[in-house]
Amino acid sequence: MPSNIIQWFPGHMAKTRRLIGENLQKVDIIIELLDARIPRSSRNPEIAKICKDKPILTLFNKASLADPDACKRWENDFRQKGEFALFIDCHTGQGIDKILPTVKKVLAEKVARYEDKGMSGRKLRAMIVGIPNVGKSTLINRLAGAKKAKAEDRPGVTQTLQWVPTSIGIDLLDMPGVLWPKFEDQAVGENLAMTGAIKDQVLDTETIAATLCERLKTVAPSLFAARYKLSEEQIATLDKWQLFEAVGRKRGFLVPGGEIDAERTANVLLDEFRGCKIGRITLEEPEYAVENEENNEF
Ligand SMILES: Nc1nc2c(ncn2[C@@H]2O[C@H](COP(=O)(O)OP(=O)(O)OP(=O)(O)O)[C@@H](O)[C@H]2O)c(=O)[nH]1
Ligand SMILES: [Mg+2]
Repeated sequence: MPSNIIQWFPGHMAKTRRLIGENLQKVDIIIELLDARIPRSSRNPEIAKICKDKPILTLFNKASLADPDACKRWENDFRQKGEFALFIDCHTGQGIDKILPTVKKVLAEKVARYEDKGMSGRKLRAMIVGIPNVGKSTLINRLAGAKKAKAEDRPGVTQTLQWVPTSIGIDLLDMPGVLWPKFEDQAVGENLAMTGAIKDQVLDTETIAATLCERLKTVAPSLFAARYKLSEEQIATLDKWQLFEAVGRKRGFLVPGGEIDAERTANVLLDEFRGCKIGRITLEEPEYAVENEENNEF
């Protein structure tokens, strides 16, 4: 069983840099879409550098799948760093009506300049960037009020660039999702895998599902226990593979001979997590929260 999932990441960074670079001069603003369940892991560390002086608006999508308290902690973290964070959800509509006013606020100077020149009706243009499957095309469709961009629940759906006019007066450029080739932290790769940013076909789903059990044990022990009818003691004492096995047994996913059906168990765990059946869960905390927790121990 491969322990290092990072080796599967494709080297897309050169392509991203080229695509963004080629289109940068055509847009007024970059809209960076993050996954609210993994705000750190879904952020491409090079985006700010690639986008040079272009303003960036960061949106945390899929907020309805994330833990509401953790969203607040992330919002505070961004605010403390002087960055703006808007939590949205393309399915429930949360925060969507705040996007245009926020874009206008970020671009206030530019909008005023257009108005001075009698070009107040000029459309704004934004490029939407983000990791695969984060919801770029879904957001564009939501803002366009029609299904203009192809969106599906698997990474790598959008392959070509596409301009989409929207009802809110911004033209949006849909981009293919990209990952970056190097990770210093294995947890980043795991987070991307668990939330569905990497094709399941290139992953060892059983290892990812067992890793998910290990993470749920820490970030959402009660929700995990409730969903799979595990006891507090099991959650506290079992390791990741034992928890994985316990989930399979509780669900009765057995093969002849009495072993668990590992493939089925893995698929169910990942599907239920991604589908929010276990509950609203955020997999990572902002640094200051972790630091504060550490400080509290002293
Ligand atoms: N629950 C929830 N699901 C969402 C949200 N936004 C998108 N999705 C789902 O996430 C999946 C991926 O959405 P896409 O819009 O295709 O993602 P993308 O970023 O364009 O993906 P690529 O083109 O592959 O890079 C789809 O199943 C969407 O329905 C959201 O805010 N909440
Ligand atoms: Mg897409």
